[in-house]
Amino acid sequence: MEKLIITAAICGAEVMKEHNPAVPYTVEEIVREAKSAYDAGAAIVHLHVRKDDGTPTQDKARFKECIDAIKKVIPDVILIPSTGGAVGMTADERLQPTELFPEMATLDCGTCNFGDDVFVNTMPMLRDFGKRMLENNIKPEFECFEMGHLDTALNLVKKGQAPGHPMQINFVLGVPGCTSATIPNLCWLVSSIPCDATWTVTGVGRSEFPLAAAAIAMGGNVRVGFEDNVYLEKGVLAKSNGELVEKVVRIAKELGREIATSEEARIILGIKK
Ligand code: KMH
Ligand code: ZN
Repeated sequence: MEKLIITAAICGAEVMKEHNPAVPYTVEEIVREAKSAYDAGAAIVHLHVRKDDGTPTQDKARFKECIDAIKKVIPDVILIPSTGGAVGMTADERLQPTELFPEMATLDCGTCNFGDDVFVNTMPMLRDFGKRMLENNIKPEFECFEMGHLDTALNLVKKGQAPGHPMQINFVLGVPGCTSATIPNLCWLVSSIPCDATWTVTGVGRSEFPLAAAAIAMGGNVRVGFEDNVYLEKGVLAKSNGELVEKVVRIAKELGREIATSEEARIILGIKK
């Protein structure tokens, strides 16, 4: 099996300090959380940014400030800025971080429920996002929240409307209103991906670690972090994203899976030969 790539989704757009006081808002806090995750074994940081008061933003200047500050401290980390942003943002607003030419960015693969809201990703939007990533040489991480999102991602690549092989697909399971976080659902999704594709699972809420364990055993990769879950275990808030990553590293060790560095992850993901 390949080494395990751990992604840390350190803040997301929805979770707030009221949920866990360690959720980062300021540039300094975002750097602190990125470093804690990297030091614990994360090869990738999935990045959202906030204003100092915690409001989610896709502002290009704020992304640049955060990316530069993170890279100063952990220069080789792979950063995957979000183009999902927060529910209700426009496509142009969401696309701003792609103007910074990151090596990867998320590409959300369809409209879906998001709790009581609707996360809008129409087909024309997907084609625009795919085109931007083709133009700016950005490897997409295809975010699939629903079964049909995978077919959409496969079709985009087949039609040359988004950068393709090898595809990196992130199955985000357990968002309220979307596909539930079960191992049979994960197995079905994984059985439908191209043979040269890599995949990651993101289990939302209490399913974060059970799905992580399944993915480790299946040869997939794992995302954890405050964006998806703020608890280390039932009733115990994680003190940092690093604590969540450390728990994945412990499970992987027990199952005999080694952890990939960022440079090793670049090779596994096909970013670098
Ligand atoms: N905040 C969610 C509505 C992404 O980063 O691309 C969308 C999201 C996906 O987090
Ligand atoms: Zn995200």
